[in-house]
Amino acid sequence: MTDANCLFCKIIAGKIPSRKVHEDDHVFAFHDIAPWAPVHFLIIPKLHIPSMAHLAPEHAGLMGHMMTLAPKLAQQEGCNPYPDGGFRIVVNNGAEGGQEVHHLHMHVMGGPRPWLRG
Ligand code: DGP
Repeated sequence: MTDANCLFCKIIAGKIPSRKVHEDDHVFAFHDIAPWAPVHFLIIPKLHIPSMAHLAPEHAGLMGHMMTLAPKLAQQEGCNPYPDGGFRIVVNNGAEGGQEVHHLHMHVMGGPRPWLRG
């Protein structure tokens, strides 16, 4: 299911251009337009799920797929290997969680410091 008004659904559909990192039947990954780190991309489900607050038990496999994909794509995109390198995952949820785009997305960030805060 997609939402015609959703920015990330439009990116998945190719209606808005993006720098693609990965695509398969269930997820799409692309570089963030305003990176906070030397490597910063987003992994999103193709299914329009607004946030983690909307997850149901049937989404567990999809979320597991995104989590297991993250370290592979982090290394593919130039993050140095764990443990001296590594990466950070952030998922913002809702206004007070800092979410601006209401299509669930996992930020994957890495690369040489000093970008890391908090
Ligand atoms: P969040 O605050 O967690 O909802 O993060 C949304 C991210 O989406 C933010 O880091 C910038 C990114 N973003 C917003 N619009 C676009 C876009 O049109 N293209 C790409 N590649 N990223 C976008």
